[in-house]
Amino acid sequence: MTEIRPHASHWGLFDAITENGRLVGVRPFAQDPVPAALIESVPATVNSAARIDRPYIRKGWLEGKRRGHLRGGDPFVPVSWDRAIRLLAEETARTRAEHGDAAIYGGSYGWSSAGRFHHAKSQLQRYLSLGGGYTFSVNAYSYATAQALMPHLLGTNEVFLGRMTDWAAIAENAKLMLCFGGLAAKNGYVTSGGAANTYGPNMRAAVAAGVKMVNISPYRADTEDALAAEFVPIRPSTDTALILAMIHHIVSLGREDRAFLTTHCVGWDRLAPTLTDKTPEWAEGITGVPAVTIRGLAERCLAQPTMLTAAWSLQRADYGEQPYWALIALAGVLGSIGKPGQGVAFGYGSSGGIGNPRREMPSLSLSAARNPVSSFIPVGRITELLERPGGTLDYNGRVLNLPDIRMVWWAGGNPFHHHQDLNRLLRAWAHPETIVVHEPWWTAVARHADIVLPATTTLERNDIGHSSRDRFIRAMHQAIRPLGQARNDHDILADLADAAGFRDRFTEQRDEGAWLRHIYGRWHQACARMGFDAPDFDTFWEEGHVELPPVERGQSFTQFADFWRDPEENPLDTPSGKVELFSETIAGFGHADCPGMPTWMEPREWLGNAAADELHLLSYQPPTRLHSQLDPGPIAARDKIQGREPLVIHPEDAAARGFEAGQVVRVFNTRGACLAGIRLDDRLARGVVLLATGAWYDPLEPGVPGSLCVHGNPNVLTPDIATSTLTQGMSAQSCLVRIEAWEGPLPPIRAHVPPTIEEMPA
Ligand SMILES: Nc1nc2c(c(=O)[nH]1)N[C@H]1C(S)=C(S)[C@@H](COP(=O)(O)OP(=O)(O)OC[C@H]3O[C@@H](n4cnc5c(=O)[nH]c(N)nc54)[C@H](O)[C@@H]3O)O[C@H]1N2
Ligand SMILES: Nc1nc2c(c(=O)[nH]1)N[C@H]1C(S)=C(S)[C@@H](COP(=O)(O)OP(=O)(O)OC[C@H]3O[C@@H](n4cnc5c(=O)[nH]c(N)nc54)[C@H](O)[C@@H]3O)O[C@H]1N2
Ligand SMILES: [Mo]
Repeated sequence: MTEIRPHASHWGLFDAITENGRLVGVRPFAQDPVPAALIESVPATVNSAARIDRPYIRKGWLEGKRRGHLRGGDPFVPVSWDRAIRLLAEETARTRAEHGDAAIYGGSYGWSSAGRFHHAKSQLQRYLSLGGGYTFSVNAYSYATAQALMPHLLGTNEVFLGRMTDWAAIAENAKLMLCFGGLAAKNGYVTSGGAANTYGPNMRAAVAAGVKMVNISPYRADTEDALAAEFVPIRPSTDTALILAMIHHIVSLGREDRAFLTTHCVGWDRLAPTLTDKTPEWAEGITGVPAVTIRGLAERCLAQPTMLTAAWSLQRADYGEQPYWALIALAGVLGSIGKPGQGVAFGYGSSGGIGNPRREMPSLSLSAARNPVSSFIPVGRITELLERPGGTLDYNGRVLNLPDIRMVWWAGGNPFHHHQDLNRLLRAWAHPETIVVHEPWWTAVARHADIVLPATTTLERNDIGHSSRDRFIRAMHQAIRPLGQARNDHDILADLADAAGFRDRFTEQRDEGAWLRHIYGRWHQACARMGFDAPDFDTFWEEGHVELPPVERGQSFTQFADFWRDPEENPLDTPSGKVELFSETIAGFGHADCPGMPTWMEPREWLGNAAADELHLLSYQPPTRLHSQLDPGPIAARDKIQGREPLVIHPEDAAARGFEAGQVVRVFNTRGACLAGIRLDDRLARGVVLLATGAWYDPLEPGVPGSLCVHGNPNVLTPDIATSTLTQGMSAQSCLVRIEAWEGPLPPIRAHVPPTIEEMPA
C-alpha cells in the first residue's frame, strides 16, 4: 500500500512516500517555488547499510582501555539496550560524583535534524542540565568570528543571521551589489529547520529590478549564471587589502562622507592615518586584482546606491575579523549604513532564506533547562579543551578555565566532520575516559566513540519543522517504523533520566504527541498575541503545514534605518552608540592578532607565502549534501570520482602538474593527507583548489594519527588555529596543500559500511 506523508528537512520540505511500511521515495512540497533537489538522497540514506542497528560499546572501553587510548581502531561489541542504559547511567553518575559536573563536555555542536522537538542537541542539553550540568560551547562553526565581533562594532548580530536589510529593499533601492565570496546558489538549498526555498528567486528579482551584481571571489561559479554577475577573481584571504585600498581611493578623491563619519561612526580619525599607504597598487600585489579594477569598484560605489555583502566563508579564515570590519568601514566611508536598501550585511549567499522579506513571528522550539555549570569554550576550541586540562583560554576579554574533561557526549553533530586538523583532534580525543555518541549512522564520530546509541531518523518519528526565515510551519509525520533497534533521542534520555531519578522533570510527563501539542500550543498563543490566528493543532497536523501571511509589497525592511535617520535618538548598542571603526574595547584587550581597527595582516597560510608547488585549498560547503549528512545518498555518489570527493582545479594548474580529469591524486601538507579525484574547472582562479567538506572521514588505518583519508575529507588538511584571540573563530579556509599523483591501487571506501563488530560474552 502506498502512503504519502508531509515531512521536512534542513534541505527542503517534502512528502515521504512509503510502500508497505518502507520508505521508497520522496517528492517536493507542492508549494515550494524551488523544489528541493537534495531530497532525492533521503530514501537511500535512511535505508543505508551505514545505519546503526543496535547499541554498541567499544571493546577496548569494556576492557578498561579508556583515558589515553587512541580511539577509532577497536572493534565494537553489540549490547542490549538495557545494558547500554545501565552502564551509561552508572558511568555518568560516577563521573559527576568523582570529578564534578564540569567534567562532562556536552557542547554537542551540530545541525542535528529539522524537527524542533526531537532536535538531538537540545534534547541532550536539557537532559544534561537537569542532571547537574555540563561544560558547554558557545557560537557556531558557521560564523563564530562574527558572533563575537559584531556586538563590538554594530551592537548586534542581526547583521549576519537575523532580520537584516531584505532583498525587497535591495531590489527597490540599490543599483550595485558587491558580493565578496559571491552568492553561491548551492548554499541556498539548505535552511536550518527546513524551509520552502525562496533563495534564488529573491536575488534574481533584484537583478531583474536593475541591481548589478559583482562577484568578488576566487570562483566564478559563486554566482549562478542567471545573475549575469561581473566576476572579479581574488586571492583567498586577501579581501581586507582590497577593501582598504577602495577606502584609500575614495579618500584620495576627497569623497569620504565626512558628515556621516562624524555623526554615525567613531574612530575615523584613528583609522584614516593607517590607510595612507594602502594604495590600489599595494593591494594589487596582495590580492591579484588590478589597481584599475579596485579604483573602478570604489568609484562605482560612490556613483550609485550600493549594497555591500560578504559570505560567511570570509570570516572562517585566519584573521577572519578583518574583512568584515573593513567592509563595515567602507560602508561608513560611503555613509550608507541604514540608507534604504544600502549599507552592509553578511551571508546573503550563505544559507536559504537569508534576506527573505519576513515579519517578526514567534519561533517554535523545545523549552531549554538552565545549566548549573558555567564553564564553556568557544565551539572551535574543542581540541584545546582536551589537550590542556587545567589551562586557560582568552576569549572576548575574558579568561576561561579549561576543565579536565572525563566524559564527552555528542548527539546531533559530528566533530570528525566539522573540526579542523582531524589528526590533532584524534590525539586529543584520547583524553576523556568515556565518549558517548547518539547517531543514526556509523559516521566518523560514532566510530570514534565508546558507547554508541542508535538514534532514529526524522522519518521514524513525529515532529514539527520550522525556520524563522520561512513562511511555512511543517508537520513531520512519522512515515516508517524505527529501523533495527533505533530509538528517539528523547526516549533514550528519558530512560537515562529515569535511572538518575528525574524522569518526570525531563519528560514533564508528556509523550511525543503531548510535547508536539504543547510546543505548538505555546507558539499558537504567541501568534495570537501578535495578531495572527493560527489554526489549531489538529487542523495543522491534518493539513500538513501552516502558511504565515506573506509580507506585503512595499513593506521592505532596511536594517539600521532609524539609526541612519537620527543616530542620537536611535543609537546602536555599542559603547559609543555609533559604528565603531575603532573600538576602544578591542584595542584595550591588547591582542596583536586583532588590533582596534581593521588591519591587513598576512595570514599564516596564503598564496603570498606559498611555495611554487603549493595551492590554496578552500574547503567549501558541498553542493551534494548538507555537511556530512546525505553522503551515503545517490547525489553525492554520482558526483564522486572513482568514489573520491572531487578536487576542483583550474585546467592550467592541472596541466602544469601533469594531472588529467578523473585521475585520483593525493592531497597533502604537514598535517595530513587524503585522496581526491581531479575535476577541471576554468571558472576557478589559478592557484586555488576546492575540496568540499563532508566526504566521511575514512582513514586507511583507523585510529592511527596521520593515516591517509582515502575518501577526501579536507579536515585532515585544514589548520586548527583561532582566527584571533578575541573571537577564537575557526580558520578552515586558510590552508595550503600540495598534490601528487596516486600511483598505488585504490583503497576501498569503508566509511559507508559498519566498522568491525565482534561478539563478546555478556
Ligand atoms: N574544512 C571545513 N570544515 C567545516 C566547514 C568549512 O567550511 N570547512 N564548515 C563548518 C560549518 S559552517 C558547520 S555548520 C559544520 C557542520 O558540522 P555538523 O553540524 O557537525 O555536521 P553534520 O554532518 O550536519 O552533523 C550532524 C550529525 O547529526 C546526526 N543527526 C542528524 N539527525 C539526528 C538525530 O535526530 N539524532 C542524532 N542523535 N543524530 C542526528 C547526523 O547523522 C550527523 O552525523 O562544519 C564545519 N566544518
Ligand atoms: N548545499 C549546501 N548548502 C549549505 C551547506 C551545505 O553543507 N550544503 N551548509 C550550510 C552552512 S552550515 C553554512 S555555515 C553556509 C556557509 O556558507 P558560506 O560560508 O557562504 O559557504 P562556502 O561554500 O564555504 O563559501 C562560499 C564561497 O566563498 C568563497 N570564498 C572562500 N574564501 C574566500 C575568500 O577569502 N575571499 C572571497 N572573496 N571568497 C572566498 C568560495 O569560493 C566559496 O565558494 O552554507 C550553508 N549551505
Ligand atoms: Mo555552518
